[in-house]
Amino acid sequence: NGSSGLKIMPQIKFTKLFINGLFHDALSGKTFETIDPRTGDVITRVAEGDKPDIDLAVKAAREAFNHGTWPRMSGYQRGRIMMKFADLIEEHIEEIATLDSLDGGKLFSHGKALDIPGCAALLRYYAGAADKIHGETLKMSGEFQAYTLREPIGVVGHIIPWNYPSTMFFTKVSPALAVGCTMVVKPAEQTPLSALYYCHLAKQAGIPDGVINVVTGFGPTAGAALASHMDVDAVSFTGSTQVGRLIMEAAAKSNLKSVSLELGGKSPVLIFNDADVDMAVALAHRAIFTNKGEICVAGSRVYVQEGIYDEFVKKAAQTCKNWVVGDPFNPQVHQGPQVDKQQFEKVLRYIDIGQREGATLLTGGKPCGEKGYYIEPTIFTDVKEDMKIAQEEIFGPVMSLIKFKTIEEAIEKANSTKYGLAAGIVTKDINTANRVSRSIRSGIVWINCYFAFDRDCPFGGYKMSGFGRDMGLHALDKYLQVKAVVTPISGSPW
Ligand code: TXE
Repeated sequence: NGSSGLKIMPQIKFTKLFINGLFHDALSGKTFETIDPRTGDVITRVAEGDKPDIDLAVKAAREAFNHGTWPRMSGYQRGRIMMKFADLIEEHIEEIATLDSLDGGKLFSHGKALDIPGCAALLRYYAGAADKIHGETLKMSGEFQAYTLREPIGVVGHIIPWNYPSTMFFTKVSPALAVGCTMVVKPAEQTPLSALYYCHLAKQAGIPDGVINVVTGFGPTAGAALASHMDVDAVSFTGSTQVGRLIMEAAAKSNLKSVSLELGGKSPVLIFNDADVDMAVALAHRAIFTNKGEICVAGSRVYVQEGIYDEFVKKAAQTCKNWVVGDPFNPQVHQGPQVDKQQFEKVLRYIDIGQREGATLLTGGKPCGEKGYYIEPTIFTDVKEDMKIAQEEIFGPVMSLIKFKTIEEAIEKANSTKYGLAAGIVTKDINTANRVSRSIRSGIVWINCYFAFDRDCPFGGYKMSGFGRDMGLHALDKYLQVKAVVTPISGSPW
């Protein structure tokens, strides 16, 4: 597993709910353990919010929305405060990256170089948008004209997962802040620590009390209370398709709040005969094994055209041999532990199912290390479309390799799951790339690259991967209402 690069356990400063600008115990006084997936040991206990705490947080957010300064100040002013928030994040990158690695088993080097600086960049991107939110002027038929106002939707509930605790937090919070919404965030119970840290920085940056509230706790209690709250105007969720369905149901049964869902995936990577095999192997490897496969857009189904299939299989197995699994604080390590025992067991269960379904285990397949939730990078060959491992989201370091003959077959197979989040294409032929990218039903298609994300690039699902777009200027729409204001051009007709 490699030795740890973490010499001293950091002091965990923030473990309580953040409501109306103050850290509070849960009303019930309850707490829950957050676990270090490297060892299974308890890191600390965190306040366990439930419905009464969500009620308090929503009340604070409502007050800040209806009477507070945040929605009423100019976009420019909001942007300046958000810029300050971003600066504060940059001053604490190592501390925050440490929290996410401890809590979620994520590579510290990635957190430090990519995730946490990326959060500051997300805030700055949306800070820049805050004073550029415009409506339209319309010439109506008859003697009327209208203009549209794009107004903040109100109180927003963000329910977020554990695989990118910081990136998810700012993907949701930044555009909502920019437009002038107030909000309640329910972080995942596996990774509550960085969200609470951000509350402290938000306050320091000058974000008024009640604008960002964070209630840590479990999904069926705190999360469900937020989704079904009568005074929440919109809920933005990232997580499993199964819970996405519950969120929509809760919205429908309560106040018909607006819903956006970014859900699971089973993303295909299509590799054509003309590809550079070494490059394709490296791309496909990173597409599934980055962040231990705990990425909604992970390239979990790899389709390789028959002309290069055998060479690809050999090289893909070899690449796994050089991939180091171990302590995420160790800079030599490529892959840390799965986030918790439940996910660890889920992945191992799928590896077992794959073998029983008749797929061939090419490499990996076992846990590694004496303790903690580590799993070897695993590749299956001889995978058939109807196998569970080709249809269901495993959310772990497991690649399914499938051979194809024609471009038509590749398209058909790529589209043959209920998901539609992402896809990759590896080819030198522009016609193949164009045709396939237009035929695939997914929210993003990467040609000769993978995971090329940017805050300016919209991101979201087709089919049962959800709806609504995060990132880019599209994300602002989730948090805005459009109001039409109509006047007669001259005098009242009545
Ligand atoms: O997700 P959940 P889990 C997929 C992935 C993973 C599986 C299960 O396949 O193996 O989901 O992971 C909150 N009402 N993804 O169980 O439960 C929960 O507290 C309201 C893909 O951790 O969907 C957490 O904050 N909220 C995904 C958030 O929902 C509820 C990332 C996500 O947890 C709730 C994570 C309820 N009834 C998992 N139940 C992606 N798209 O990236 C739970 N929650």
